[in-house]
Amino acid sequence: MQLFTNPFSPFCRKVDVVLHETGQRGDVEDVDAVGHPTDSGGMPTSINPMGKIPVLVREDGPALFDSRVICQYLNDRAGGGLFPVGNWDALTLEALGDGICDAAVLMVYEARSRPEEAQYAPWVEGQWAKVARALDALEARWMGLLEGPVNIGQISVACALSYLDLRHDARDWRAGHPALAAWHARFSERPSMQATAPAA
Ligand SMILES: N[C@@H](CCC(=O)N[C@@H](CS)C(=O)NCC(=O)O)C(=O)O
Repeated sequence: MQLFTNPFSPFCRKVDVVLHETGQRGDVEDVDAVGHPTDSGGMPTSINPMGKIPVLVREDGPALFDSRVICQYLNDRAGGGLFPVGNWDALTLEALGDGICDAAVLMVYEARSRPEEAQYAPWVEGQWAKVARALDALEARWMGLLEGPVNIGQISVACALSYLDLRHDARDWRAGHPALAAWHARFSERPSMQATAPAA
């Protein structure tokens, strides 16, 4: 299989972590892709009309996107336990982690795609407000599921928090979230997280 991917994308990292956790890393060849909404030239637009990554090209069927679909497919393919049946909380936690990534990535695109005079600070702060609310919710309500057996929600949140470190370090997401910060430090020790760290 081929994975259109980029080492700095939190959504691609989520897929990569699932590949490691399910013992399938060797089954996939990476194809580097790069781009953003105003420059999709380096993205696999012919197989994902959205021009987004990750995209997984299978041997036995049409290409898959987005990261949620790919992760479920890979988990099924390996008979993994990352999507506990009927555990809607794990899927909601995955959506929360992905939502942090969506907002955090849009903030980067605002800075990268728009000329400085066209950038709109309230919109950027509105994206960060989404992240901040999600962090508060994780700290207040989700620690039980985060501390349990590994699942897709944990992977999504861990990749999201690491992306905040990478792109929004100055916002100091750990402030006011000590339990979440401690969990992230522990989860980051997993071999799958170590192997997929952007600088690795
Ligand atoms: N919901 C998608 C989001 C993927 C996504 O936004 N990927 C970014 C890279 S981090 C991208 O390809 N952006 C290009 C664009 O928005 O044009 C997923 O879970 O895979």
